[in-house]
Amino acid sequence: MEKIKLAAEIINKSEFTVVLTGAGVSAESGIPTFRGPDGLWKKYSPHQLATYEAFLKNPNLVWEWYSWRREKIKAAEPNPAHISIARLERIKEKFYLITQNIDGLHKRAGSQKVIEFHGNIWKEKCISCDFKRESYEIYKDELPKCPNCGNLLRPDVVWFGEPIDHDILQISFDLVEEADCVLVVGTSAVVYPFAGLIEFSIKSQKKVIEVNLEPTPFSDLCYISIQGKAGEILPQILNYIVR
Ligand code: BJW
Ligand code: ZN
Repeated sequence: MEKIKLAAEIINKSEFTVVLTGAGVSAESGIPTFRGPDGLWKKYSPHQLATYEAFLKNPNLVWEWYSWRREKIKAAEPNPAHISIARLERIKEKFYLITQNIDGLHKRAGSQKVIEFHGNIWKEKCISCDFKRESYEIYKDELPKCPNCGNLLRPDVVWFGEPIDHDILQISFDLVEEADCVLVVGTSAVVYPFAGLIEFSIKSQKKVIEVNLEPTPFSDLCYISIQGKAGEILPQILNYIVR
């Protein structure tokens, strides 16, 4: 309780709040995380599926995984964690959200100042040319092909070994540099360069508040680390936020 009040006090005093989120924020919407006990899909780890090599080797398997996730995401609703973050944006004059999640649930909850660091599951791009499109299809047998060149389309997301879009990376580091308070929610904080945003925030003495079910590599270094469910902790923090 004391930690929750203290976190709210810091956010109240903050002139520029940046929120960083990961899969844990969507867990209470029924979207499985990557590394938790339910985090595996058909016994594959994200490293076996979320790479371009895996896609080239077995595009059917990788598209099956994304189609399965599209179905889950379509059926899901934003939870109190997403809603609290959207409310915070409306209260704080200077605010930004940077999410690793590709599910779009933050936007569906009403967040507008959002950077989707690892892309979006409803976007696809050609593996050969510049073609991109939005799509809500669930692919079962036939995989999507590029209308320009006939090559395979892939999810427009960032896989292991792939660079983050240059502008997104630059803007994200600029935002945390400008922030005085960084709220980190529901990420295992092991995937770089996103985890570098947390590392940078700690090294540059920002007030870093972490909310996670479990400790992360940064928990001991944060200004406040709160252990619990994001969908329960964030609404409690919001109760103390001054409009
Ligand atoms: C709750 C909760 C509840 C649960 N409430 N909490 C430096 C050091 C070492 C390695 C590297 C390094 N720099 C780069 C690397 C390599 C690699 C990397 O980081 N590897 C590490 C894993 C070792 N990084 C990359 O390859 C990146 N690219 C890159 O570096 O490019 C360089 C380059 C430059 C120039 C040319 C070419 C290359 C890209 C990383 C892309 C990651 N992609 C994925 C898939 C995205 C698409 C998709 O979703 O399908 O991103 S992998 C997966 O991990 C996904 C996630 O966004 C990401 C992070 O996971 P997240 O969100 O933290 O989820 P979990 O499951 O790990 O954790 C959930 C947390 O929630 C847990 O802590 C729970 O406790 C908690 N929780 N319920 C609160 N209710
Ligand atoms: Zn093409």
